[in-house]
Amino acid sequence: MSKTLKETLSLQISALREEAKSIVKNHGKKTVDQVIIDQLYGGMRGIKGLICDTSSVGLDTGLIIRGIPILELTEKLPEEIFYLLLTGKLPAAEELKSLQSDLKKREEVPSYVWDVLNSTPKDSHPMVMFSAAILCMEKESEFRKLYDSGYSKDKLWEPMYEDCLNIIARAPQIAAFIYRKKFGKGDMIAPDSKLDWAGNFAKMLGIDDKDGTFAKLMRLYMVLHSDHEGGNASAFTNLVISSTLSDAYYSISGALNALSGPLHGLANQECLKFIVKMLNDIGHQPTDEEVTAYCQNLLDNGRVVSGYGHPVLRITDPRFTAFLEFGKAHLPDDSTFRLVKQLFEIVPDLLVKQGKAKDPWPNVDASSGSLLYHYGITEYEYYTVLFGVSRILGYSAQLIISRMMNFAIIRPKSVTTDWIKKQIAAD
Ligand code: HAX
Repeated sequence: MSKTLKETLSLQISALREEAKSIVKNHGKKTVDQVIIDQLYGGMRGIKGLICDTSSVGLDTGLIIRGIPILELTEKLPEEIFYLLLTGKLPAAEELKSLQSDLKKREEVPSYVWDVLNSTPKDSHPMVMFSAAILCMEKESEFRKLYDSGYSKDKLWEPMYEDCLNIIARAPQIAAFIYRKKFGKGDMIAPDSKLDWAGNFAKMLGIDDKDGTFAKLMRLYMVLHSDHEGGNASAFTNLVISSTLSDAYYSISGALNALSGPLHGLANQECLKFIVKMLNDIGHQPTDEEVTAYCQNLLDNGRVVSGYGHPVLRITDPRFTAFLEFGKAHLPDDSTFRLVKQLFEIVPDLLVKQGKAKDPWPNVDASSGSLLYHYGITEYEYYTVLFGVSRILGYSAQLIISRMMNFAIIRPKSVTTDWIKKQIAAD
């Protein structure tokens, strides 16, 4: 009989811990980076300061999950990606089935979550609702219960696993509830036990999907947004919170709050808003000249072009490419999608000419919203919730691994401006 995911992980633990111990013992004093003042004032960009084995993002490769480029994973299910993030290998058919049935068993959402969501003010942002729903389930935490009972630190990864799997299993239902409540779409749609995780989510959102392409998009969306190494703002927040031995409910809710900024996860909302506004302002499907003039005007007025640039990429984001290919295959004539393609032809040159952005290429947010819009999710305030549901896979994998590895509390050193001035004077 095949092993469960948890059994597979428990077999990996001692080798992983031994490897880390030996690296630190034998090479602990080796220098791997130097820090310059620019990086202190520039958001610690590029400083190598964390271990994260789930995925890596190369400047000229984009997202690579456990050695596999994301464009080679676009046909996989999100559950397979979660397994890959955690263990370093894709699951065999039986292993996938076992994970899917485990998630099914955990999907019942405590009823008080609906009360919390029903009592949020009508004008609350969907991300506030999502983060609050995750946080209010903290009282369910197995990690907290076992920590309080004096459970051995070496075994805390087990309740972390339980909490994370529970959150993953429940997130789609909570997110679908938020969509239907916030935007007046009618009653909650019950989960379907026969469907996969993302297919079920697509169904619970209530989008008309006779040919199943929306479910296909949701599977792709959940795969593409699942992880982006450990240093991005929300993943880092997640790791910082959990390094204090806070449980997954606190950590993931906090991570979602970091995801809610317009320079991070909220960019998908901003990007679609920008595209729809451009179509409305121009009043018709714009010509290349009109798109050029519109974007140039933004740049001349000190605004950013949403969906372009990235802190750690210097190429077209492969996740953008995957969505572009989906759009070409399924909605080539859609007007917002046509504008996405047009912007891709025009904006990089404008950014290069302006000479400020280090990365003039599109990121994932430049294309994702137009696809959702086409299938009827026109409420772009909701887009970051979809990103969040997917990224919970990565946050969870990183939390479980951090506890498996017993990583230390994160506590970098800050310095004062006076200290910096003294360093400069000493040269
Ligand atoms: N349009 C106009 N100017 C841009 C730009 C863009 N798309 N991208 C960068 N720049 C500008 C910056 O504003 C900055 O200007 P100042 O020196 O005047 O401050 C300059 O170019 C250098 O910035 P950078 O070093 O290239 O970029 P950062 O690493 O600081 O920031 C951002 C990366 C993604 C925040 C940035 O490119 C941006 O604001 N892009 C538009 C918003 C966006 O698409 N965000 C989504 C990012 C993907 C993500 O994380 N999703 O979760």
